[in-house]
Amino acid sequence: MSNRHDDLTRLGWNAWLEERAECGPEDTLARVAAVDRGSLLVMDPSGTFRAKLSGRYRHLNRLSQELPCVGDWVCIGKHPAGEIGRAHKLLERRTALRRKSAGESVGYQMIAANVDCVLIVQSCHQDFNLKRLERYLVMVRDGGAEPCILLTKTDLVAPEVLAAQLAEIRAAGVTVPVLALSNVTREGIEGLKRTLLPAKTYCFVGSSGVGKSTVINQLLGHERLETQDVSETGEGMHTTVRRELIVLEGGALVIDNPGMRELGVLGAESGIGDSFSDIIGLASGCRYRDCSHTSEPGCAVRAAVTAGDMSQEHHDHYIKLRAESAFNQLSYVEKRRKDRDFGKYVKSAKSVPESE
Ligand SMILES: Nc1nc2c(ncn2[C@@H]2O[C@H](COP(=O)(O)OP(=O)(O)O)[C@@H](O)[C@H]2O)c(=O)[nH]1
Ligand SMILES: [Mg+2]
Ligand SMILES: [Zn+2]
Repeated sequence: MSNRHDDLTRLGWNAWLEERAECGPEDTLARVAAVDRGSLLVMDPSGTFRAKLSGRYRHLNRLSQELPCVGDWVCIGKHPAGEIGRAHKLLERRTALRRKSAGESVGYQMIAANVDCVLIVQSCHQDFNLKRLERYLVMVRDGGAEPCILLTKTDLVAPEVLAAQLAEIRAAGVTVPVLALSNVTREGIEGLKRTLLPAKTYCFVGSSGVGKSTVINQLLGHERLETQDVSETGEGMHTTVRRELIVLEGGALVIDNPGMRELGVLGAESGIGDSFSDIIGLASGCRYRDCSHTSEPGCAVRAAVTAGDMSQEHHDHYIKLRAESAFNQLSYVEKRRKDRDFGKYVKSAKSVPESE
């Protein structure tokens, strides 16, 4: 690598990027640390500063995946002191963590770029779900990064529960590294620290409330990221955190992420669990395994509403969202059939009074 780029290696610059880098001699190479609407927070060896996308770049690149996201490398034109930098080029991404855009479009949405390893975080208390884990694994591999599984909140479960989850992961043929830790007892934190290598980029993904921000704060040694308040169940409520690339003392680069809903795949046991972990938790006490929490006898969720332990509003919201996501998951053909059947129903209902 040329001297110009030596200092950049601390920020994740590498030979792969070097080979493809095409910035002007006057340009500054910088890494995107955060994106706030049109404004970028970028880092280069001199520090962190603000930049804007050039109008020309915006004009020529209209797809969401063409816009810089956290982890991207950009070329920034020289700017007079005190003025905001202009990012006018996005460098090719070595890896991409992304999800498909909603709807029929062929596009996708970027979550993070140039990530070496994605830590898929699940809490071994109430959040553990092998199917969801597998979906994340597919997403990570699809983008070319290495996956690693991180189970949190080990303080809230018996050792046998954790052992069973590990066994379930291995029984499914998943061979990626699995780490387990507690942010409360700090057991496992040192082990995680040791796996995070300097100048490598790690992205934390997983449902909201599993402890991603808390882990990163632990690694930093101070409360930099906003975490959720603890509720009586120990699961915490919803907080959104913007994605941000942070340099740890040991030199590793980490990216926090808001909840799973951001990742799409809004399905029965995926996105909905984000804000409704209380309901998911109570559901194990329902009489029927597939209880819909609407009319079944022995429903622990409705019992909680009746007892005043859960608001009716929260329950209604869950039922409504679940119905929507069930509908969204139907294939196009199924949807059309449903619409047609509904149309027939409306017709026949109308035709009744006419024939009388
Ligand atoms: N008991 C326990 N609670 C934890 C642990 N890690 C995080 N929490 C709590 O879980 C809640 C959500 O944590 P947060 O880091 O905001 O989750 P995030 O949404 O994944 O970033 C907070 O109330 C944390 O204090 C843990 O290891 N054990
Ligand atoms: Mg968080
Ligand atoms: Zn129920």
